[in-house]
Amino acid sequence: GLSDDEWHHVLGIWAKVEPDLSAHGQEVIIRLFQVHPETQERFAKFKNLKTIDELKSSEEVKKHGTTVLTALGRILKLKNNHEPELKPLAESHATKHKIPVKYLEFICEIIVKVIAEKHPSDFGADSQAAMRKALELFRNDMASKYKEFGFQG
Ligand code: BLA
Repeated sequence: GLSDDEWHHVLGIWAKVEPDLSAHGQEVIIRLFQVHPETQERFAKFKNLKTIDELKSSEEVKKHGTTVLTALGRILKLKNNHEPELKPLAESHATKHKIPVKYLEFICEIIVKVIAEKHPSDFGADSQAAMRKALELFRNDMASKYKEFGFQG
Protein backbone atom coordinates (compact mmCIF):
# COMPACT_ATOMS: atom_id res chain seq x y z
CA GLY A 1 0.00 0.00 0.00
CA LEU A 2 0.84 3.68 0.14
CA SER A 3 2.08 5.68 3.13
CA ASP A 4 -0.10 8.33 4.82
CA ASP A 5 2.02 10.96 3.13
CA GLU A 6 1.49 9.41 -0.30
CA TRP A 7 -2.27 9.20 0.23
CA HIS A 8 -2.22 12.82 1.31
CA HIS A 9 -0.69 13.73 -2.06
CA VAL A 10 -3.17 11.57 -3.98
CA LEU A 11 -6.25 12.94 -2.25
CA GLY A 12 -4.89 16.50 -2.38
CA ILE A 13 -4.68 16.49 -6.16
CA TRP A 14 -7.96 14.60 -6.44
CA ALA A 15 -9.67 17.46 -4.57
CA LYS A 16 -8.53 19.74 -7.43
CA VAL A 17 -9.87 17.32 -10.05
CA GLU A 18 -13.30 16.83 -8.47
CA PRO A 19 -14.87 20.28 -9.05
CA ASP A 20 -14.57 19.63 -12.79
CA LEU A 21 -14.76 15.87 -12.91
CA SER A 22 -16.72 15.63 -16.15
CA ALA A 23 -14.27 17.78 -18.17
CA HIS A 24 -11.38 15.66 -16.89
CA GLY A 25 -13.29 12.46 -17.63
CA GLN A 26 -14.24 13.55 -21.13
CA GLU A 27 -10.62 14.46 -21.92
CA VAL A 28 -9.38 11.10 -20.56
CA ILE A 29 -11.80 9.06 -22.68
CA ILE A 30 -11.18 11.03 -25.88
CA ARG A 31 -7.40 10.82 -25.38
CA LEU A 32 -7.66 7.06 -24.70
CA PHE A 33 -9.53 6.55 -27.98
CA GLN A 34 -7.07 8.70 -29.93
CA VAL A 35 -3.86 7.20 -28.56
CA HIS A 36 -5.19 3.61 -28.40
CA PRO A 37 -7.97 3.32 -31.03
CA GLU A 38 -8.47 -0.38 -30.23
CA THR A 39 -9.97 0.65 -26.87
CA GLN A 40 -12.85 2.46 -28.59
CA GLU A 41 -13.84 -0.84 -30.23
CA ARG A 42 -14.77 -2.15 -26.77
CA PHE A 43 -17.69 0.27 -26.59
CA ALA A 44 -20.68 -0.70 -28.69
CA LYS A 45 -22.16 2.71 -27.93
CA PHE A 46 -19.14 4.69 -29.18
CA LYS A 47 -18.34 2.81 -32.38
CA ASN A 48 -20.30 5.28 -34.49
CA LEU A 49 -18.23 8.28 -33.32
CA LYS A 50 -15.58 8.72 -35.99
CA THR A 51 -14.18 12.20 -35.72
CA ILE A 52 -12.71 14.21 -32.88
CA ASP A 53 -15.63 16.66 -33.20
CA GLU A 54 -18.13 13.84 -32.82
CA LEU A 55 -16.30 12.61 -29.73
CA LYS A 56 -16.14 16.09 -28.24
CA SER A 57 -19.81 16.82 -28.76
CA SER A 58 -21.02 13.44 -27.45
CA GLU A 59 -22.91 13.70 -24.16
CA GLU A 60 -22.48 9.92 -23.78
CA VAL A 61 -18.69 10.21 -23.86
CA LYS A 62 -18.83 12.92 -21.21
CA LYS A 63 -21.15 10.77 -19.14
CA HIS A 64 -18.86 7.75 -19.36
CA GLY A 65 -15.87 9.90 -18.39
CA THR A 66 -17.75 11.06 -15.31
CA THR A 67 -18.69 7.46 -14.44
CA VAL A 68 -15.05 6.38 -14.70
CA LEU A 69 -13.60 9.17 -12.57
CA THR A 70 -16.40 8.98 -10.01
CA ALA A 71 -15.66 5.27 -9.51
CA LEU A 72 -11.92 5.91 -9.39
CA GLY A 73 -12.37 8.71 -6.82
CA ARG A 74 -14.37 6.39 -4.55
CA ILE A 75 -11.64 3.79 -4.81
CA LEU A 76 -8.84 6.27 -4.08
CA LYS A 77 -10.67 7.65 -1.04
CA LEU A 78 -10.81 4.16 0.47
CA LYS A 79 -7.00 4.17 0.31
CA ASN A 80 -5.56 0.73 0.99
CA ASN A 81 -9.02 -0.67 1.82
CA HIS A 82 -10.63 -0.42 -1.61
CA GLU A 83 -11.65 -4.07 -1.88
CA PRO A 84 -15.44 -3.59 -1.37
CA GLU A 85 -15.55 -0.95 -4.11
CA LEU A 86 -13.14 -2.77 -6.40
CA LYS A 87 -14.76 -6.18 -6.37
CA PRO A 88 -17.95 -5.42 -8.38
CA LEU A 89 -15.90 -3.37 -10.83
CA ALA A 90 -13.43 -6.22 -11.34
CA GLU A 91 -16.35 -8.61 -11.80
CA SER A 92 -18.04 -6.56 -14.55
CA HIS A 93 -14.71 -5.88 -16.25
CA ALA A 94 -13.65 -9.54 -16.11
CA THR A 95 -16.91 -11.22 -17.06
CA LYS A 96 -18.87 -8.66 -19.07
CA HIS A 97 -16.64 -5.99 -20.63
CA LYS A 98 -13.50 -8.22 -20.73
CA ILE A 99 -11.02 -5.37 -20.50
CA PRO A 100 -7.36 -6.48 -20.55
CA VAL A 101 -5.06 -5.22 -17.80
CA LYS A 102 -3.04 -3.60 -20.59
CA TYR A 103 -5.97 -1.25 -21.26
CA LEU A 104 -6.11 -0.36 -17.58
CA GLU A 105 -2.44 0.61 -17.89
CA PHE A 106 -3.27 2.79 -20.92
CA ILE A 107 -6.04 4.68 -19.16
CA CYS A 108 -4.07 5.13 -15.92
CA GLU A 109 -1.17 6.67 -17.83
CA ILE A 110 -3.56 9.03 -19.60
CA ILE A 111 -5.24 9.99 -16.32
CA VAL A 112 -1.84 11.10 -14.95
CA LYS A 113 -1.08 13.07 -18.13
CA VAL A 114 -4.46 14.83 -18.23
CA ILE A 115 -4.20 15.84 -14.56
CA ALA A 116 -0.64 17.08 -15.14
CA GLU A 117 -1.78 19.22 -18.08
CA LYS A 118 -4.74 20.70 -16.28
CA HIS A 119 -2.98 21.30 -12.95
CA PRO A 120 0.66 22.04 -13.73
CA SER A 121 1.35 23.94 -10.51
CA ASP A 122 -0.48 21.54 -8.15
CA PHE A 123 0.80 18.20 -9.42
CA GLY A 124 4.51 18.11 -8.72
CA ALA A 125 6.91 15.18 -8.85
CA ASP A 126 5.96 13.80 -5.42
CA SER A 127 2.24 13.98 -6.17
CA GLN A 128 2.69 12.40 -9.57
CA ALA A 129 4.74 9.58 -8.08
CA ALA A 130 2.11 9.01 -5.38
CA MET A 131 -0.71 9.00 -7.95
CA ARG A 132 1.16 6.52 -10.14
CA LYS A 133 1.62 4.29 -7.11
CA ALA A 134 -2.09 4.49 -6.20
CA LEU A 135 -3.08 3.63 -9.79
CA GLU A 136 -0.64 0.73 -9.80
CA LEU A 137 -2.21 -0.61 -6.62
CA PHE A 138 -5.63 -0.27 -8.27
CA ARG A 139 -4.46 -2.15 -11.38
CA ASN A 140 -2.68 -4.89 -9.47
CA ASP A 141 -5.74 -5.53 -7.32
CA MET A 142 -7.99 -5.50 -10.40
CA ALA A 143 -5.64 -8.03 -12.03
CA SER A 144 -5.73 -10.40 -9.08
CA LYS A 145 -9.54 -10.13 -8.82
CA TYR A 146 -9.77 -10.78 -12.56
CA LYS A 147 -8.10 -14.14 -11.94
CA GLU A 148 -10.60 -14.95 -9.19
CA PHE A 149 -13.33 -14.35 -11.77
CA GLY A 150 -11.55 -16.62 -14.25
CA PHE A 151 -10.30 -13.89 -16.58
CA GLN A 152 -6.58 -13.89 -17.29
CA GLY A 153 -6.71 -10.21 -18.25
C1 BLA B 1 -18.25 0.53 -17.66
N1 BLA B 1 -16.43 1.36 -16.17
C2 BLA B 1 -17.74 1.05 -16.43
C3 BLA B 1 -18.53 1.36 -15.28
C4 BLA B 1 -17.68 1.84 -14.31
C5 BLA B 1 -16.37 1.84 -14.87
C6 BLA B 1 -18.04 2.28 -12.89
C7 BLA B 1 -20.06 1.16 -15.17
C8 BLA B 1 -20.37 0.02 -14.21
C9 BLA B 1 -19.81 -1.32 -14.64
O1 BLA B 1 -20.05 -1.74 -15.79
O2 BLA B 1 -19.11 -1.94 -13.81
C10 BLA B 1 -15.21 2.24 -14.16
N2 BLA B 1 -13.71 2.45 -16.09
C11 BLA B 1 -13.95 2.48 -14.75
C12 BLA B 1 -12.72 2.85 -14.08
C13 BLA B 1 -11.77 3.02 -15.08
C14 BLA B 1 -12.42 2.78 -16.34
C15 BLA B 1 -12.57 3.03 -12.59
O3 BLA B 1 -11.87 2.90 -17.46
C16 BLA B 1 -10.35 3.40 -15.02
C17 BLA B 1 -9.75 3.92 -13.99
N3 BLA B 1 -13.10 -0.04 -18.62
C18 BLA B 1 -11.79 0.15 -18.32
C19 BLA B 1 -11.08 0.37 -19.53
C20 BLA B 1 -11.98 0.25 -20.57
C21 BLA B 1 -13.27 -0.01 -19.97
C22 BLA B 1 -9.60 0.64 -19.57
O4 BLA B 1 -11.32 0.15 -17.17
C23 BLA B 1 -11.80 0.34 -22.02
C24 BLA B 1 -10.65 0.20 -22.65
C25 BLA B 1 -14.47 -0.24 -20.66
N4 BLA B 1 -16.14 0.22 -18.91
C26 BLA B 1 -15.79 -0.20 -20.13
C27 BLA B 1 -16.97 -0.59 -20.86
C28 BLA B 1 -18.06 -0.34 -20.02
C29 BLA B 1 -17.51 0.15 -18.79
C30 BLA B 1 -17.00 -1.12 -22.28
C31 BLA B 1 -19.54 -0.50 -20.34
C32 BLA B 1 -19.97 0.81 -20.96
C33 BLA B 1 -21.44 0.86 -21.31
O5 BLA B 1 -21.83 0.26 -22.31
O6 BLA B 1 -22.19 1.53 -20.59
